[in-house]
Amino acid sequence: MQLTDEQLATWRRDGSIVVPNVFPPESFAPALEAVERNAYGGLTYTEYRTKWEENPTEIQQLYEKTPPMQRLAGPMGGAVHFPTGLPAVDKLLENDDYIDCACQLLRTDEIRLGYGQIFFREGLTDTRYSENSWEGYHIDNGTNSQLPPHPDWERYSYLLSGIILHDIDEDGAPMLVCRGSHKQLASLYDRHGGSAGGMGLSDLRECDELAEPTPVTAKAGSVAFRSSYLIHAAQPFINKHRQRGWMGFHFHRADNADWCHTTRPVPGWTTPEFVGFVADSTPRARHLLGWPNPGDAYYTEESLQRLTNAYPGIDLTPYRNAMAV
Ligand SMILES: O=C(O)CCC(=O)C(=O)O
Repeated sequence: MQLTDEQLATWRRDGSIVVPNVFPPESFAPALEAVERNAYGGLTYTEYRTKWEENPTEIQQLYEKTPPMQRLAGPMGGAVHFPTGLPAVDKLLENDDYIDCACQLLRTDEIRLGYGQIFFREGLTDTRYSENSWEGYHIDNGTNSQLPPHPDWERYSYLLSGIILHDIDEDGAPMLVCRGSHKQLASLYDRHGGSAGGMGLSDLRECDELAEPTPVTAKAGSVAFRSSYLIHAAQPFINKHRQRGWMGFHFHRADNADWCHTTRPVPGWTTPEFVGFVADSTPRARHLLGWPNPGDAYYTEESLQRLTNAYPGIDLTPYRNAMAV
């Protein structure tokens, strides 16, 4: 997929863009069902609402028993971090149009996955927002980077994306972003300070230079991309009968990999989730995880044999076909 000049100009100006029609329904619909069942203890959203709508105290108690990190994936969140072990969700990473967009926004074909996460909120239980409308504004750069923001955002920031699994309208708690703020940190960082790669604003009203926050509404199948330097915040659901779910992947330029390491507790290389995903994935998605491309000198008869042992069921044909004879 080729982004238009206008889309690229919007990206550079705003540090935020929604690209429509990246994922077809046959890919986002099963992913939505999987994240719903993961969020609601095995139920779909309709089933969850029928069961819990009339019992707000009980569902709140259940929600409070869910560990805070799991709540990122919903009130009874199970899997959170990529690879989630939910095939319909993990396979979203393999979409070529999606990877093409990320490469163009990062201005290189050599990109790497920093982190992936289900992000799911739901109106009956949600408390993931600040009390006052001027609070809670921050950048996400510190999630994966030790380094404070640099003036050259196109070179040093990374990319956060949300694969939108259902329509997100104004009343469904769309993220609020200050467009253009990714290029305005010079005047803010010294006043508000930060730690490692992150920064939070204590009071948006003290930041006159920033644009008014605007909501990131989006249609199912689109992808919301934002720079890790973009200032944003959560807002409450206007309509408590809404959910908001996306699958998020963070990408960085391969030449930033020295300092882009996520702080999140991701499934390790030997977990069934990781081994299962890699065994069943594509060379392009594996390259996002750092695997050399087919044709690389790493791939020999001996190393292919070891890969077969390490990743049972893996189809190594593309690597074998590209081997020098
Ligand atoms: O839920 C939202 O809209 C905002 C989430 C947020 O602030 C974040 O992901 O850092």
